[in-house]
Amino acid sequence: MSNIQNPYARETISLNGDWHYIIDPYETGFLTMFGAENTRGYHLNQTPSDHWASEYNFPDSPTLKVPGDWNTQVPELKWYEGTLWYYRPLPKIETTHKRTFIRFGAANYAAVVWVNGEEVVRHTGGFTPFEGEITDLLKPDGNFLVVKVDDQRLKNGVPALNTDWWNYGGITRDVLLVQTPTTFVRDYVCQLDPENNDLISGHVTVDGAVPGQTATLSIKELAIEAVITLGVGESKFSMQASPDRWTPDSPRRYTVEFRVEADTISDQIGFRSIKTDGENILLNGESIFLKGISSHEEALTEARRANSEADARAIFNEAKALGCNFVRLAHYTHNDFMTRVADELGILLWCKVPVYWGINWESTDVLNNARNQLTEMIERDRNCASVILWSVANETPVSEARTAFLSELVRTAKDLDPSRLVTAAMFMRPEKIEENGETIRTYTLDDPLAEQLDVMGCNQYLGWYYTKLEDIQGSRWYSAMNKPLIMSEFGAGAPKGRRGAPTERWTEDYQRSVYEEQLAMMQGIRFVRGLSPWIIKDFRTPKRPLPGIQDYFNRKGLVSEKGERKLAWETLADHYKKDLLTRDDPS
Ligand code: GCB
Repeated sequence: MSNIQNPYARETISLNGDWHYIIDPYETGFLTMFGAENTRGYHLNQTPSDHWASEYNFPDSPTLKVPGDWNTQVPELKWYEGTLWYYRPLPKIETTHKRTFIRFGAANYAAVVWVNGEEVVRHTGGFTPFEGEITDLLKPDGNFLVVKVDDQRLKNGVPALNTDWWNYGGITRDVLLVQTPTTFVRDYVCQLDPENNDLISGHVTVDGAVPGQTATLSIKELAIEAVITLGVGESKFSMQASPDRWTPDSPRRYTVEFRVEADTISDQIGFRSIKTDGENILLNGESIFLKGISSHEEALTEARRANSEADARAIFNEAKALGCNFVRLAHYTHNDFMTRVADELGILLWCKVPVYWGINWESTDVLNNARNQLTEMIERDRNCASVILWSVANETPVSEARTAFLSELVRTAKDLDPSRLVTAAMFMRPEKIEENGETIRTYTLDDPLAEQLDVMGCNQYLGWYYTKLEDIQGSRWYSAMNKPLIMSEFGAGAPKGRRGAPTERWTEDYQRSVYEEQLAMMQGIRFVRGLSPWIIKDFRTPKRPLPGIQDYFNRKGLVSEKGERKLAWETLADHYKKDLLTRDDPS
């Protein structure tokens, strides 16, 4: 069963605020001394005065802010990876004629939730929402919530052990109590029909409906008022309509309302089409160049997880200032505000799951986990006009097992959402050839995964990891796929304020040189239809220890971790002032 669609538009009680916590690296509160799950664990919220053998006490323990990563709130948690318990009393909740659900925007990585000592939900995956119904567990007063979050990295996790980002732990997104009538609209999809753009179509799922009952869909500004007869599960609808198209320049949205019995849910939905035609990406039938930037889910001016609407606006406003119409949300699903604010501001998005580098491609459990994270992401955001690309992977090594695994994810994405494009960031195959006594560097896009994608992504660090600055020009790029390519990463590292010659590594000047050479080279690649350089801001990562330069930050940001712009920022902004659909002498 899918999560409740558009929960913020419902009657909600925010549980954000100060929650008590206990650090528990040995899982003393969860396991017995012999390793079984303990029925008398911390979820019961006892104190030494309730039970003679209790050695913990939530109400006397310190507090953390929810939402928030734990690493940046308390010095002793900066490097912590493991189990941490959260506790808070629940406010008084009016329950007459209402159902109550608890909804977590995300908790990294594995979470178990109890209300009044009863388990409500277990969830795996650090970046997608989950919820559970607590209607029958609530008492008139004195309710409490206990959550165990474990952010240990796992060989069989998604992502697995190795990532170039900070493993921010904890309840990193909003926690809401969502209240609904007994019968309510659980989920809906309402989009321009990908097969026939003269139709708006989709489906609705009503929780508690009797087959044959009806729901109503209305879009007043389009004079639509339709009665949908409900069946079991998803009930389809389709109707003639010609809405103004949503575009980055004019992100028009319509108020779409579903009603059933006492329940009404209202959304703001933009209508647009997205397709490919050979090497072109067509937005509403017109060829578009994606002027983009990549972003982690870190606040623009602070080194912590982003989690609010204000954080989303800050990131997108900086992207807009650069001249972007596109942002690649790396390397996992970002919070709800990102897609909602992008809808409002007219930013096109690449959204992805954390299938990154070395995943256990052989395991069915790992595939199921990845598929579940993909499903939760798509179900959350498939009404967002901003989202045009679902990405199933980043930089994964070519093998039969990996391609079979990723093909399953492509299929899942297409099944759940036939209206959007599927992509992945891949590697290219480098070669050197001799021509008239000269060495030419060639790069070929021939990863077999590309055959299943609508749009190819390629991450390449010419001028940084694998070739020198002077080797960028003259590179030749080949693809026989007849598909558009987004150069999904390129860049160079430089701490803000470190200056030097244009050829001196780790300076802002060198970073600018790499941008100049790369941007010029890419103008000569026929099938490039988008760029999302790495990355909007410097971000925390344990993989970058170089003292005085990195200090555990990846320094490829166009702005520092405090939001100060570097020289390459202007270079990209100038480039984005050009019409990039006009290619230079394309090969
Ligand atoms: C990549 C990865 C990204 C890294 C980046 C880098 O290819 O996709 O996660 O942070 O390179 O800076 O090396």
